[in-house]
Amino acid sequence: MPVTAANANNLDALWMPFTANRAFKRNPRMFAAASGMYYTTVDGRQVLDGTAGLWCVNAGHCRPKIVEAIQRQAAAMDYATAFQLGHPAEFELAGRLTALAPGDLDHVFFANSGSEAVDTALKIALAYHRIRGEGTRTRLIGRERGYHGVGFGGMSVGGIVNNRKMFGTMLAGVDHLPTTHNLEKNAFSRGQPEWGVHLADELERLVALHDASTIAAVIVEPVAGSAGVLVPPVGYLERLRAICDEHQILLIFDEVITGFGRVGASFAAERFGVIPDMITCAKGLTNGSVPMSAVFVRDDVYDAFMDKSPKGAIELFHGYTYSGHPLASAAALATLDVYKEEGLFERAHLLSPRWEDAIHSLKGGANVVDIRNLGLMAGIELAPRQGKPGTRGADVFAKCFDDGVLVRTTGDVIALSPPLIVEEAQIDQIIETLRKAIQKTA
Ligand code: PXG
Ligand code: PLP
Repeated sequence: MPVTAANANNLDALWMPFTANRAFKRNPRMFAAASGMYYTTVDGRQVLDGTAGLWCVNAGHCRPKIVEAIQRQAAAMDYATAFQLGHPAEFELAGRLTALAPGDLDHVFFANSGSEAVDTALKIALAYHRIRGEGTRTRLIGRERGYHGVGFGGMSVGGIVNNRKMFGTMLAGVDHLPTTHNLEKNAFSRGQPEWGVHLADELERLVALHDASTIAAVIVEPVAGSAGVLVPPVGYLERLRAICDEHQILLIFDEVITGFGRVGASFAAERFGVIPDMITCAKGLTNGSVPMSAVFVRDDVYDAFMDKSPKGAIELFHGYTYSGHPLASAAALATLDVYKEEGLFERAHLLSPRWEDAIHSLKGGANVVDIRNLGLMAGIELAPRQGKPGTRGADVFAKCFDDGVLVRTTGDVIALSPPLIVEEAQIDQIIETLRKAIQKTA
């Protein structure tokens, strides 16, 4: 029997992730189906998806080509042992992905979630320096307001306090760059803000403080997603790259959100013309259909492991039971076909000026203190209610949901990331629904 609002009465058994469980269970909102740009709720209402699920369904929901690929693979081979054995689809996928990625990011390691990809990349960074004989490089540097998943590694380099404070001592030796978010200087920037390149120089300060010989890697989201769409200042990522090069620090771009067309290019690395040493990705890799993530690795990093490990030895003692899972590989291959056949990355790029104009038309709305955008992502920051942070955002979410549009809120920031197939009329529907909701929650 399908779960409906009426029969989903044992809500207590499930401990929901990143959810106010008690509030949800008093007023459950549930989806039963999805197709293209729309979800259908358990009571049969259509809801326009303004968030691509959770930043992942970039080609829209239940695309037949992807559905069929998963069905075919499930019937042909459910699982293949991941260690010391393989299956053709994961190799084909790695080849397709490395062809898509910019620069010499020519090698791919598979995991199952963004969190696992991040922890994998951090471990590769530590092992890389050690295998080169620089084992003192154990320090990892993240950034305030960064989100890198929920593993102990990702949480440690992450910079959102609520995700960290309850969990005690995390990885030792981690430090953080300052956020580039600044309402006074950058509010209502269109695309990349002009102010803030100097904030990359804070990395020089950390190098002076800790010494480069203790630093393994810097990890940043090229555009911060979870913290509410923070676009890098002009020149900032380039400066980070230059400082990392100077001190032989690896640069990791966490592209779990920005990968696969979200910023109007394959990856933000391509969009900004800055090639990191590793890219982590997930979400759009399989269009959200089957869990899968990946770490792209540059040639010289991969080669260090292959050249310096003893003959016949395992070069990296790391992996997941489900690395390169057949269903996920099949889903990812079909997803890449859809992206390519429909030119969705290019479509996102071409639509982005229209998106930018639409989103910035909300300027002047009640309590709107900032609007930020890049590609087909946007953040709208509302001033919090006195003493009740987050409640205004929550009310906007609820009003939009009741009016048939799914938006995402983190605190009082509304984040938007529609599937890249979004039509102009649907952009208008998202904006007008939001405009009303923002007015209503004034
Ligand atoms: N890095 C980045 C940059 C992410 O955005 C992760 C790592 C972790 O991925 P997994 O697959 O382990 O969740 C993410 C995930 C939000 C939100 O509200 C964003 C994410 C997850 C949940 C909520 O913006 N991003
Ligand atoms: N815990 C136990 C007891 C296991 O046997 C395994 C894998 O074999 C794991 C954790 C790790 O699981 P995964 O490889 O799916 O990350």
